[in-house]
Amino acid sequence: MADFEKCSAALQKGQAKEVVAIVQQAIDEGLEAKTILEEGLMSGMSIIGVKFKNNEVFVPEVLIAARAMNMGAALLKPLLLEAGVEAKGKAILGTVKGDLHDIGKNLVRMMMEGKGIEVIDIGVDVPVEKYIEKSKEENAGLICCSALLTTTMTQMESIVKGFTDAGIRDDVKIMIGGAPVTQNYCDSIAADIYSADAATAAEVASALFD
Ligand code: B1M
Repeated sequence: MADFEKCSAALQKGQAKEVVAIVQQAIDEGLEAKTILEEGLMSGMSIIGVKFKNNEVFVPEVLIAARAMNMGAALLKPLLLEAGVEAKGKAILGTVKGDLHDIGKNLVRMMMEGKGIEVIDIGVDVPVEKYIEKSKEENAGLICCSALLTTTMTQMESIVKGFTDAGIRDDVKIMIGGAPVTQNYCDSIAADIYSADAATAAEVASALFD
């Protein structure tokens, strides 16, 4: 049986091959993608987070762990996709300007795609103007912004203001999320939706398009 503790330990050491092998084994055993994600991958990444904070590991270790996490999560993507489902709506998704964290964003994308939503991923370090430009170009009803730093989450307020100034605020819903973001912050900047995790983000987006 797939050993999630071993997977978590391998992820922390950045042993991508080992992580991929255990994730594949868990898939082959028919375990749910959400369980594999939470118990095999995210558990390891949260330990790395604590160690990073305590200066027990540094940026290179975190980067190789993140790479292992992304490789494991990529295997789960097909499981999250509902075969043959037509896109029920379109979302623009990016990590805000000044912020390079993309693991959470990628999970949001996978989960949303799993709900049959077409996601235009505009990457990391995305300036306000690009959210606006892409939203017009793609005629997307949902703008999703991720931020992991307390110094970059303030960009979300600029995004809301940017859409208002461009005269298209009422045409879109703005969803925000990421570790430092809260419902209170969402309310204070007049964004539309706060989601604490990728699964909730996908559920809420799906309900919105329904
Ligand atoms: Co960074 N980093 N990092 N980092 N990093 C944090 C965020 C930090 C909390 C670490 C710490 O001190 N404990 C800290 C932020 C402190 C703060 O602002 N208060 C921090 C720092 C300080 C930094 C640097 C400044 C470090 C430095 O250089 N001195 C630097 C900044 C670079 C930059 O962005 N400009 C930096 C760099 C990096 C790496 C490049 C090394 C790497 C990123 C690699 C990558 O993403 N490709 C990295 C990592 C990996 C982390 C930690 C360890 C893990 C983040 C992660 O991927 N978590 C992180 C510590 C931690 O979070 N415990 C840390 C797993 C991921 C699944 O969770 O992204 O929260 P998360 O996503 C969740 C939810 O938040 C939610 O869904 C996901 C779960 O379902 N969610 C959304 C996310 N986006 C959403 C959007 C939504 C809805 C939900 O709707 C649109």
